[in-house]
Amino acid sequence: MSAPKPSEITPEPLYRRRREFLKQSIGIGLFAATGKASALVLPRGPFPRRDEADGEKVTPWKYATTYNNFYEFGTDKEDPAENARRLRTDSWSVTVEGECERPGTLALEDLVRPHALEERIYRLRCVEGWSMVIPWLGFPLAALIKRFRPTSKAKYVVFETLYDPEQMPGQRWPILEWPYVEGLRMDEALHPLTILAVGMYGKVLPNQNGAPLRLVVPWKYGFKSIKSIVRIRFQERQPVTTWMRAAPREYGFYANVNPHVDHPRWSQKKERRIGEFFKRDTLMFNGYAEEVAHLYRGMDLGKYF
Ligand SMILES: Nc1nc2c(c(=O)[nH]1)N[C@H]1C(S)=C(S)[C@@H](COP(=O)(O)O)O[C@H]1N2
Ligand SMILES: [Mo]
Repeated sequence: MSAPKPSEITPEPLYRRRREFLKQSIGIGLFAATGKASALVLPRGPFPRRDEADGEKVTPWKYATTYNNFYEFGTDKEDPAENARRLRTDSWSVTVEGECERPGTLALEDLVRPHALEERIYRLRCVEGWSMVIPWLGFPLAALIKRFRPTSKAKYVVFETLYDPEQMPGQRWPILEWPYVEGLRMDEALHPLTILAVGMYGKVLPNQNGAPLRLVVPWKYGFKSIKSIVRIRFQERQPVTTWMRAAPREYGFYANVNPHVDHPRWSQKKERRIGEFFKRDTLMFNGYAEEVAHLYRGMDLGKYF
């Protein structure tokens, strides 16, 4: 529904020789790889490509970058924009491990470089009852997963955020169990709507939005879209995620957006789009039912919430 048609995806080379990159440095460099042979640059702008998708306006950048949930940097909505400044996202690496044939620790550049970046305008619906429309720059998680050759035992994919209380002051307090952990069933992880994002609004991801690498799963509540990922693990057993551990009656593993299953403490029937005054109806699977409902056929979504 929101996924761009292949014809809309930039065919442009994403990697240029460093010299070329420097010549064209008006473009935004994601990796100005010092001393390296190549640098990743984002697809050519202008961005966002469109300012609406499914007839819905993209949320202004200002809201998307100043009204955030990122508990590692504080629990107030304004905290991440202020405190995430101190996060150092250069020389970032990601460990891929568990049930796969090619585990390893890769520099972020090496993890991302093989993938063509696309713009995807997705609704993001927080379990708290607000939502935004964000133009992400990323690539399908499925493409990354395939590179590591998961074994037949790989039933789930688990993600972890950086743990570094020096840089992430929220981790000095036991608000949640750190590091933040999320997970997907393998078929959810391989679904074409599921992406890893490295940018938004045509720019490198702001720290408060999960730089340098975050998950985006648009049909699930926002908390599944884990930020600042340092570890990806394939495993046979369903993981216990951070929010399940914090409040198992309130947050389930699946966390599919579902207006028919209320949170124990509030209704999920409506949401407020940030920047708008009136509430709107929340849609089943956040409006992506056509694409994803088949993943849950036969499951009791009241039980598997
Ligand atoms: N590591 C980590 N990832 C996280 C969170 C968090 O606190 N820590 N908050 C989640 C929640 S509740 C939401 S709604 C989205 C918000 O993403 P945004 O700030 O980019 O809109 O990030 C999710 N990812
Ligand atoms: Mo959220």
